[in-house]
Amino acid sequence: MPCDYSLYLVTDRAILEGRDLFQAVESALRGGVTLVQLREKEISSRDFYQTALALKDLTVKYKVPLLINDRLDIALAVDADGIHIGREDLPVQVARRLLGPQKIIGYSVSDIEEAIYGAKNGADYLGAGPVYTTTTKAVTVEPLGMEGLRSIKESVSIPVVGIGGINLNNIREVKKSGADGVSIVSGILGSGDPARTSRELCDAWRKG
Ligand code: 3NM
Repeated sequence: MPCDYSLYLVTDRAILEGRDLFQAVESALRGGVTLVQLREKEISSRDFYQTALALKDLTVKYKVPLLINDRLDIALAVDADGIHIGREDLPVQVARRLLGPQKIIGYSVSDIEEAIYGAKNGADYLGAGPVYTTTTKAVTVEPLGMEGLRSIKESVSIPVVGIGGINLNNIREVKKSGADGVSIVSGILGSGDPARTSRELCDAWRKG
């Protein structure tokens, strides 16, 4: 499925500090994010399902695909556009078999070996990270930097999206490394005005 990965919003309630998730995502959609991933680590399956269902209404309204983090069952239940998984989730080829050829499957990687594995087994794109240091997720590997990101990009022929610590100050550098887009949590949701920040990020990406 063709997809615009250029400005990819990943949700995280902790960053919102009590602000409304739907309002924040809608604001980012107004600002021009091209893809949304619902990432929930600490809610019940029922709440995850209800949230995904409501978020899908919103992303449909803005004609932007919705991906679900980790939970293939939730993705199927709400007929999301796909999932984003990592090495501790279902194997990529199993997810592909269950979701079928039309859905988007993203796979998290932090080195070339994982990138080749993901591409070989049917991922549509790779989320490569962390590009810079981040406090949003507990990561145990060193940041990739531009060299690491570029080497991952050059090792595969599917799109590669950088994630981790990306914001207005470094988005151009990420583009220069050859990435097909940026995945951002705090750089958008931590902003008081996600619409404006997303617009600025979109502009910065487009102008390179
Ligand atoms: N995955 P922020 S880093 C969800 O390295 C996630 O795979 C990462 O958040 C990875 O944009 C990360 O606030 C968090 O730095 C990114």
